Amino acid sequence: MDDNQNNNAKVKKIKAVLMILVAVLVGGVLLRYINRYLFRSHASGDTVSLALNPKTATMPVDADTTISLVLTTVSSDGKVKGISGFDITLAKSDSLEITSADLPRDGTGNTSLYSLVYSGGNRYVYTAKYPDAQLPASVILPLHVKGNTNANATLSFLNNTGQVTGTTQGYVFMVASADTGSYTVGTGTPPTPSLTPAPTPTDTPTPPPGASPTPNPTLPPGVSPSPTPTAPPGVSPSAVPTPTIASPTAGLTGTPSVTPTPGAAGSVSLALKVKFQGVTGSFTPTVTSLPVKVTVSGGSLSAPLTQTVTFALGSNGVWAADATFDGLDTAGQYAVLIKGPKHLQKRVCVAAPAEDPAASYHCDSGTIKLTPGVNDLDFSGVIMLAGDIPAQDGIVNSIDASTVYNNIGKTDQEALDSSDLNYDGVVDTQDYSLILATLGIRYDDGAVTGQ
Ligand SMILES: [Ca+2]
Ligand SMILES: [Ca+2]
Repeated sequence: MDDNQNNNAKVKKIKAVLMILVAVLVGGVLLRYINRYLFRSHASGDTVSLALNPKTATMPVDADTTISLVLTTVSSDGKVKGISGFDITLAKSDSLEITSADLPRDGTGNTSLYSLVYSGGNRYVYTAKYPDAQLPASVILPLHVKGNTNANATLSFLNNTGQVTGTTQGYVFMVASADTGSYTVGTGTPPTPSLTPAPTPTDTPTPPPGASPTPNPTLPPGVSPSPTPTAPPGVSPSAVPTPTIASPTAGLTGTPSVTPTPGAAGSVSLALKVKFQGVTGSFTPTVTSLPVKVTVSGGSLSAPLTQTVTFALGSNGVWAADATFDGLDTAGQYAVLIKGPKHLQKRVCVAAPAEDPAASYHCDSGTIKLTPGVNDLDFSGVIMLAGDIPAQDGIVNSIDASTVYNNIGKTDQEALDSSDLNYDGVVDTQDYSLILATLGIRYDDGAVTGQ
């Protein structure tokens, strides 16, 4: 009897230990998955180096000195990996003051590529203004600094990190290297940084601490001196366009909910299920219905059919709705496009899509067969990315990002309507993280071009 009890106790103990082990393992894998794919997405091995030019220099007290941040992507497959946005925060000595930043530019000096989303507290957030093909693999952000006292000073990337987004779906480059600049404030002439980034960042020897100031700063090897960069005429780095907060679109916009008529001739009902980014089922969203644009394209349609349908919240963050479309040729094959009220449009080509990693699903030709009556379309295996906030224009850009950023900390209805991307009742850094993750994708999937 005692032996049995002992054995039972041992078995229970072993079971408990096993359950804890499994829980730890599952939790670890989940965290790793989220970190790797949701915010870092495709693990293709492309990286970015965060460099300072010059990395060492001597500057007179109170002299305007330009030190450039040089962000250079390092491709794993030889293809150019353009930069669609970046979010950099600097750490610096008290003896060094950053007075302003010029517009970011590419290696040819083109300053029209990026617009400022936010600057303040030594943080700089810019997003691209142009289509991906034109985006450079290296971006230079000239900073004006001055040393305010005779002292050695350092400048570095906060915690050796920065967020640099790429042009492919949701890609955030892993930081491969981050410079720490070492500067001597005292006598000397300010350095004149080059506007051309070094293609391969190399370590510049750092003088030993306490080295005597050299009268002329040395530039990194291979970099020829060039005139000090000046901001384009009339352009002030602080001339940030004030984002306008779009007026909220309360509830459903005019379209009445559709009553499905299963089996009606020429009428098909779509029983749709979708998931929205950030709405995980782990908390109760502040809304339980959302107006969503549903588009059917393909078959023998000469133009896609679109209607706004009210989706209702179910369990585990899955939203469901029925949409009825008339006049569809049921012999055809279709794609269904979904656009949420704060989301990029997603085109889906099969009835029950899945994706791994998250946000990677993409398709070109619809193969969904629709029959008269109810058609189950479970799209909850792919995520609807948030980011195109009202008033929607089909692109996630600096306007969307700056609006969300400026609403951080707010809980008033106007702020929530535009910027609470995960519908948890507050605009916070989670919402901002969601929009940064979507910056790399930027455009509606399957704009209205038929298929
Ligand atoms: Ca937008
Ligand atoms: Ca939120």
